[in-house]
Amino acid sequence: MTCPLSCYCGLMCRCGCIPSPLSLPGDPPSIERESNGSHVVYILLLGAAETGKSTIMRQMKIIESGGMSPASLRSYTRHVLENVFTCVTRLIQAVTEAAIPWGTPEAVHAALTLSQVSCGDWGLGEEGLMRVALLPPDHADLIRVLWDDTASQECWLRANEFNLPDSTNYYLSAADRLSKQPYLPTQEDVLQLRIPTRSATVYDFQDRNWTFRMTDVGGQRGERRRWIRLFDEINAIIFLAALSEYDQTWSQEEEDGMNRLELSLQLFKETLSYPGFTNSSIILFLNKTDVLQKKILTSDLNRYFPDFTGPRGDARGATDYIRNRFHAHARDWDRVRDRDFFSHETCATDTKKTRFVFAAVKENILWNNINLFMDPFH
Ligand SMILES: Nc1nc2c(ncn2[C@@H]2O[C@H](COP(=O)(O)OP(=O)(O)OP(=O)(O)O)[C@@H](O)[C@H]2O)c(=O)[nH]1
Ligand SMILES: [Mg+2]
Repeated sequence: MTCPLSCYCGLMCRCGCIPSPLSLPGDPPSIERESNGSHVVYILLLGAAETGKSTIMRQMKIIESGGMSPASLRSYTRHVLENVFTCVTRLIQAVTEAAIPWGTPEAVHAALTLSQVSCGDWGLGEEGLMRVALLPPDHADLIRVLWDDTASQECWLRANEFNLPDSTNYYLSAADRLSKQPYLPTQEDVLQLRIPTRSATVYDFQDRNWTFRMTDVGGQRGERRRWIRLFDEINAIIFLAALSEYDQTWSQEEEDGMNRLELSLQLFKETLSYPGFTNSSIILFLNKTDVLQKKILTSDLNRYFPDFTGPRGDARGATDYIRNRFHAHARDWDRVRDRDFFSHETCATDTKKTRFVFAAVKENILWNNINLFMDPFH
């Protein structure tokens, strides 16, 4: 059913819900003050699933707090091991599905043994609740044999066909370290985590006289219907798209089998069309530059986007093409024509680069909203 009010939710989730009456679409965002007198700047992270929104949120916490505490790192142990378990399971499934023969008898043995391991054996899932979560060293040895095998490497080169997690290489290469006790996750281990967001989370940080209030939401189809409730009073949208998703497809159940980059382009267009964002800054993060850089050497963009006529294997040419596709939507849209629209190429797992980009983004947002923030009568 389409929305009876033709509001944004009709475009986004076709659920027929009614936008919050707190402000009407088109009203300029107002400015709130915290009890300490600082202005609140509302930032919303949007984008399809797995584009890196929560990773950016984690980076902001690391950057703003000067790093994660040991207690906070420790709280991620279970998640890291769950991610390792998922990577191993999905890899074995993919090799089996693709009928790629294992290169050595040792790899056959490793695959067979690991496929019989349950998450409870690592102290994970409900069956492992009463145990300490850890990766047994003999399983780490098997993971090393498995990952070094030619079948795994062939599968990894075709990761887009099997939707293997981006962090597969990272976690499986690190199995030995992760199995050494006592294991304390590093910040990098935490930044590589894939934990789908199921509800909105908010993080506040201070800069001079401003409180930046950043909200992270889930990008999966079921989560997007909640976006509309968060759209009031937003000063800036940071929209994330993954540069590396051009050769990946969502499953039929998840997103009707759509190409992932096409879905991101469609969501971006719909985001720009929401009347309530007329006065918000829109900032595009073209994320996963590192993944693109490796992938483009073996996966031709032209195969998925035939109008790309640039050279093969060229990360710069591919990035420019993808950026132009997003910019075309921004240009088309009258309302953003007189707004400053920025895009940045990002690698959300890289703290140094994210710190640098975010310093620029904060200034962009403040300049873009200067009339609101500097109103002498407010
Ligand atoms: N290599 C690499 N991995 C990234 C980058 N950005 C995010 N990732 C990884 O991509 C995966 C998905 O990132 P998330 O931050 O969970 O994605 P999300 O947009 O929050 O996904 P939802 O919560 O489902 O909407 C995680 O494993 C991240 O570590 C990047 O720039 N480079
Ligand atoms: Mg998330």
